[in-house]
Formats: sequence, C-alpha cells, structure tokens
Amino acid sequence: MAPDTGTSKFPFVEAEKLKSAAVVCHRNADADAYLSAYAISKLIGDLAPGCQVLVATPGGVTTLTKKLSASFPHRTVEDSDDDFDLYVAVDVGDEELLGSWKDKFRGSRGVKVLVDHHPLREGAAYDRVIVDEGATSAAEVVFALYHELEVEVRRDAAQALLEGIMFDSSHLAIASPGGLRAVVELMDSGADVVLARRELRSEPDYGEVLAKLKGAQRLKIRKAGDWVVATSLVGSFQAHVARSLIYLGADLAIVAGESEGETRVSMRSTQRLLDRTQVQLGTMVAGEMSKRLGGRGGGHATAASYSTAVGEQEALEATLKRAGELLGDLKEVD
Ligand SMILES: [Mn+2]
Repeated sequence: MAPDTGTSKFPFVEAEKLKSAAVVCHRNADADAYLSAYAISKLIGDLAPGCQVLVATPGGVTTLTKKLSASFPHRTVEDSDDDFDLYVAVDVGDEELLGSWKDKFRGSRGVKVLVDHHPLREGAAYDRVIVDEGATSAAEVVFALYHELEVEVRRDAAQALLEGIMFDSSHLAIASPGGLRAVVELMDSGADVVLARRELRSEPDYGEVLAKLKGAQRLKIRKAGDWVVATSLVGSFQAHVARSLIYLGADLAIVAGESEGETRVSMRSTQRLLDRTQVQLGTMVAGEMSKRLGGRGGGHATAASYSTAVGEQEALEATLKRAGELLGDLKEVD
C-alpha cells in the first residue's frame, strides 16, 4: 500500500523531501506520453522547485516524438541505475510497457504514481493512481491535475498538453467533452492551435508508407452480416496498417505480423461498430486472445493489440474466429 508520505495530494511527497523524480513514458513513447511527461515535469518543478526531474522513455521514442522533443526539450534517459524519490508512470496502460522500469518500480523505495487514461490493470505496483478512462488522452488527465492543484499552466506546458490532446484525439475529431473544454482553457493559457497542427505534422516515414501499401496489397475482405472485416499481414507498422484499412472503409481491421520471434496483432474498429455491437476490442478481443494464445494485450474499445508467440497466420485465424463469435459468421468476399 501507499507509504505514509504525509501528503494526500500529487506528487504525494512533501516538497522539501522531494529531490529526485522520474516521469516514465510507455515503451516507444508517442506524442501523448512524452508531452504529458513534459507537462508533469513542469508541474513537479512548480510544486517542488528543489526537485531534479528526468523523463524516461524505455526503448526510445517514435519519429514524431523525436521531432517534438526539439520543441519541448527535456533531460531524457532510456534506462537509469539511480533510485528516485518519486516515479510517475504516464500513459502506460500495460505495466509491461514500462520496460526495464517495471522491475525498478517494484524494487524502489520511492513513491510510485500512475497518471493515465487507460484502464488500470490488476496487480500493478502503484502507490497512487490518477486514472480517467473517459479521457481521450493522458494530457487531459495531466491538465485536470493542474486544475485540481490550482497551479497555473504556463505557456510551454499548455502547448505541450494541447498537442498531446490533439495527437490522441485525431486532431479533436474524437475528443471527449472534457478534452474540448481543456483545449479552450489551454488556449487561454497561451497555447496556439495552428502551431500545434504544424508541430504534429510528421514527415512521411518510408517504412510506414511501404507497410501501409503492402498491407493494402495483401488485403483480405470478409463480411459478417453487414460488417466488413479487413485483414492483412505485414512485418511492421501493424497498427498504422489497421488504421488505414478503417480509412478505406472497413468496420473492423485486423493486421498481424511477425518480427523478432514474436507475432503482433493490431486491430481497429469504427465507432459505429462499437455503438451497434458493444464489441470492445481491448477487453473482448485483444485481452481475450492473449489469454487464449498466451501473450499480452489490451487497449481501448476501438483500438487494441496483443502479442503472442504463435505464428502470424495462426494468430490471425484465431482472432478472426473470435471476431466471428462476436459479430456472427464470417464469409470471404472475392
Ligand atoms: Mn495516450
């Protein structure tokens, strides 16, 4: 349970005793994770000016995050041998995504806090949890924290949070009401939405473009009643390919691929499919499949993934079978 730190508010350590903190993103940190971590670091700096904060990005960052880190520079490490007074895990979802930091958390004397918009997993080793599953981004949760603590959001943190929200909400298209309210307040704090759009634009990544086009080339179409299910096999960028297949018009996209002895299956569905069928990909497909095949997985209602040791073909077939159980018999379309 939570160590008695004498304070019930974030960061849950008295300011005078808080000398070192690590804000830990999920593996391969995306824009929401990194920018939320950046804003949390600023918040800790405001609350405990004597604290040295670093951002940890286990396994590195995405190409876009790398670009963003030039606009939002912060001392960043992948691993560390140090122990910290405070650990804040942000946007992580599955604890496995903490990489080398997972064991570090378990062995540490420091206070461990989770700030997230993914559902909390049972058995996770946090002392304090700040989770809002209704938020479309971790950045919204961080913004709410500033609000609750009555700390003024300074312009650079406001810009970071705005970009985190926009990144995780398809440029606000799927933003929650709380997310939209946060955006207005962040603009009042000096965040610039035109700048945010420009900064979030990424250079095309040749590997990603190739994966998406190959994914389209290898596309298989099935129907379950009126639902269109698209599947494909690619060695990398499975999530990007699945999202592209949704843009092309599929209701459900399942994309599998093997690399480094592991099969990764990513899936996306439309909001329409979720609304009409109540099929939650994170729990009902990815979570369920990782139980059936061995592995780990989870995610959101319309975006989820799992990894497993079985081959890509077997994983894809098994996932399709699961889709059939939930949506009705699948028929191949020529
Ligand atoms: Mn996120």
